[in-house]
Amino acid sequence: MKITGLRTDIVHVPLPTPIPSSLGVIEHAGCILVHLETDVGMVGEGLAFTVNGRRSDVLLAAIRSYEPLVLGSEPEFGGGFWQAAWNGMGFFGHRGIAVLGLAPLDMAIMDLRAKKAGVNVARLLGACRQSVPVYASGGLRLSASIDGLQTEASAILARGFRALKMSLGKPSTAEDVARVRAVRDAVGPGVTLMADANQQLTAARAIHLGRALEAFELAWIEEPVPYHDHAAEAAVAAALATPIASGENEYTRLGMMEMLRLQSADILMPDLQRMGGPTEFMKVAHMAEGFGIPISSHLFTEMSLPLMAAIPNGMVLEHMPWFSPLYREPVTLDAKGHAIVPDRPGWGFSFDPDAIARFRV
Ligand code: SMN
Ligand code: MG
Repeated sequence: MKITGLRTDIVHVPLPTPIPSSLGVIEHAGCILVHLETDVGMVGEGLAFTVNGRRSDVLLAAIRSYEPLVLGSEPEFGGGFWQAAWNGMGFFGHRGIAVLGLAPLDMAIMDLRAKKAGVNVARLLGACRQSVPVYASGGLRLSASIDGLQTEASAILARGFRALKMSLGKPSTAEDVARVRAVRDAVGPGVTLMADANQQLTAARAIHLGRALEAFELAWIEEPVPYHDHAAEAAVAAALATPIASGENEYTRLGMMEMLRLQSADILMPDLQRMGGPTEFMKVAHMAEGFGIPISSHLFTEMSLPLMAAIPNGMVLEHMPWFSPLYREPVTLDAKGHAIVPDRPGWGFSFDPDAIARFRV
């Protein structure tokens, strides 16, 4: 099987409600869908994401820049494709747009490899399990009132989730404590609760807040300080009993290796796109395993699910529903509130042509 064509669609998927974040107000997921066509008619799918579609022209150019490497190649040699792309990236640096553009191609190649083998990506890689713990993300924002937080948390549990994440970072520690207490009271002690500070704190404030939150048994405090300050993260992680999770904004094994060396996170959160695709995601997960560090995936729920099923240190999958309207198949939960790895070949989730037509720009 040889790859014969690269087709792209640019789509804007509106979020259910605009989300104020450290990246500005997120109104829609701007996605570039990548379809790799082959000489046997099989198509591999991947996707790249930019907030609100910002600079999607630059992202598209980055994706297209790999076209000469990908056309004519065999999906079984995806490792070689990735290596050639990595080697050619040196002048731009192994981060930023060059990595973001590589990711959807590597995703589509992995999809093809599994489809050709007739198995799900999880089985192709050597599955560890058939379902993966998952947490509900994207809700419980700073804009919600205390009552609103409690109502929303109960609604999330009613949908079958047994883990959920809230935002942190109100101007006062007392407010943050009251909000975490309210959510913990609403969900009870048996539910896994995480909190994301989205880089809004200093190390000193994070340590102060983290200690004040200890009684609420958070599974983690996420991105307490600016993402690139791994020394400050390490100081916070060393000071707190509550685990620190971070890494969603770092790139490839180089960024992750730095975090592992500095012990800046107790839980590593590689983002499938910022890893440059599943090939590097798996390497990073195995590297973290060597350090005794668990993985929680970031965004890209549908594609991260089979990968998380294939790593022994896959702690919990982020369920962010932003890309779900693009897919034919929903992510489904079992009775334990775990995400079920589909038996379907490839990623097991495929783009819905009607959705593409609806969201195309
Ligand atoms: C997040 C990710 C991407 C955009 C906004 C917010 C958040 C998360 O940090 O962890 O999902
Ligand atoms: Mg986060």
